[in-house]
Amino acid sequence: MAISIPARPYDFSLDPQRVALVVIDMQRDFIEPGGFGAVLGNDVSRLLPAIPAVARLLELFRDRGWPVIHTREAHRPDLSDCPPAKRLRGKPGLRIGDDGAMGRILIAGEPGNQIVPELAPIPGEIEIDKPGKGMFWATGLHERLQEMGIAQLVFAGVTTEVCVQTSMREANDRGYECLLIEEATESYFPEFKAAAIEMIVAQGGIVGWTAGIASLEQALS
Ligand code: C5J
Repeated sequence: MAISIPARPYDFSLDPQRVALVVIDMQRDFIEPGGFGAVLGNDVSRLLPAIPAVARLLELFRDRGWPVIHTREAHRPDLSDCPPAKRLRGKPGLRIGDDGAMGRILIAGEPGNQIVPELAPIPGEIEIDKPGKGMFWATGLHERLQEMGIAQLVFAGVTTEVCVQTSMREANDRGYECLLIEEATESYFPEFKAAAIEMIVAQGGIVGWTAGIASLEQALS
């Protein structure tokens, strides 16, 4: 039976049989000093408040045995999946693939590419390495979700207006109903987080829904 979650722009009707949690890129590269986020000049401490909120979401989904997907923005060690247009963008201190404080920047398997320990995946959860900002590009994830019968995605992770919003838009176009949990996402730019949330819920939920984590917890209790 569907569970009604108070949300914007209107209540989200959650189907326990068809929902999955997607945690976007909660990896050391973005959250800890010395990673990709920091070499781009960002204050990475701004992302820290998302960690306890994502932990609460993981607990909600794990307690119910509902599917959980973790993504990492990650490139192959030979960079064959990193277009020069991405690698050469901007003037960062270090580029994707260079040696950094946590190993090679944004490369699969390197220490910096691991999900922060507080949110580490557990056996049975899906882990996706994605070369793009969106979670469907070159990952095969849509086919896996279709096989699982998933029709709704609850979103968390970083950063709100880059990989989270891109993934949410990709999911919306593929027919998933998407709910973003506001405390479980952060940006290096608070004003961009706020703007992304407004863009998602505008025009009757043109990209999806957003809700506070307490609303979800209370509705599921
Ligand atoms: C960025 C991401 N910001 N995970 N990646 O480059 O949002």
